[in-house]
Amino acid sequence: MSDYTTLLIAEEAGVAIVTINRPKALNALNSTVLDELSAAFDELAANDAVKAVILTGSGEKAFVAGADITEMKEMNVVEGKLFAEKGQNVFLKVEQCPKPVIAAVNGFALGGGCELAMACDIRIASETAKFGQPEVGLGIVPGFGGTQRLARLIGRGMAKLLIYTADIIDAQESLRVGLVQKVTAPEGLLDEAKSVTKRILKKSSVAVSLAKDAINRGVEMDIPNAMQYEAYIFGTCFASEDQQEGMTAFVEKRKPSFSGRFVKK
Ligand code: DAK
Repeated sequence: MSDYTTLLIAEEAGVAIVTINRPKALNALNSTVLDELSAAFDELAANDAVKAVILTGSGEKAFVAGADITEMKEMNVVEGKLFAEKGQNVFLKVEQCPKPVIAAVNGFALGGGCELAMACDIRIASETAKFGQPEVGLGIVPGFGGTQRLARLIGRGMAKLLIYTADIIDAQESLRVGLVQKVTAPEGLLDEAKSVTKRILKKSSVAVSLAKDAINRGVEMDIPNAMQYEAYIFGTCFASEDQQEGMTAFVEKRKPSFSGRFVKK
């Protein structure tokens, strides 16, 4: 992996741990962080040794405290639009990464930070994590997908409550409303994220990647079209070695050994 100035990337047993590293600014997303996240996710998607990604923030206080307000404050209309497009493209890259991406939320996940966590597949939060979309208090609306992803994740009513009031909610409330899937003690956060990825990596990476695609695309469709898409994805599994190995192992009463190869030899 390349060297980055605002990201730390470590690889452990097929899992890339990407840490956004601007702790003095509570890991706020400036243009450099967005550019580097974009480049890093291109590299991670193309790197066959990487099977899953954990995304977290540096320090104990913040995952990401939002888009960088200092940088944004001076933007004109054109710069604001370019910044929005940059952020939206990065978040789409995270969402569409063919590998599972787990957010390990270690503190504030506000504005763009909450939106970045929502672009990940699964959110695991430390007990100290706090979530919110404070944009209306800055005279803007969430612009990195917050109005869309939050409503899809937790429902329109709860999304409107959070966005209109700019309320900041703690980890337990985030768990209750379905914004996060697990809450852990702060010192156990990375281990819990690793434990989830480890369980995923035991399964067929081909099937997991196809399931991600089916869920992400299917939720945007009506049920008849979504079912058709699922059938297409289901059929695609039968091109893979993993399908052959998974079913053969079941019949032979042994544990499967998945190659992750898409096309049968
Ligand atoms: N940007 C830049 N710097 C930030 C920051 C941010 N979002 N959040 C914190 N910092 C900096 C602080 O300025 C401070 O820097 P120094 O003064 O030490 O130089 C340092 O981090 C520590 O923060 P505090 O001193 O404020 O720490 P506290 O514990 O007192 O408070 C806090 C923590 C998280 C409650 C507070 O820092 C805070 O309220 N931060 C801002 C949170 C926020 O409003 N976030 C949402 C930002 S809006 C767009 C698309 C998307 C977006 C925008 C546009 N387009 C369509 C164009 C997204 C918008 C957002 O994310």
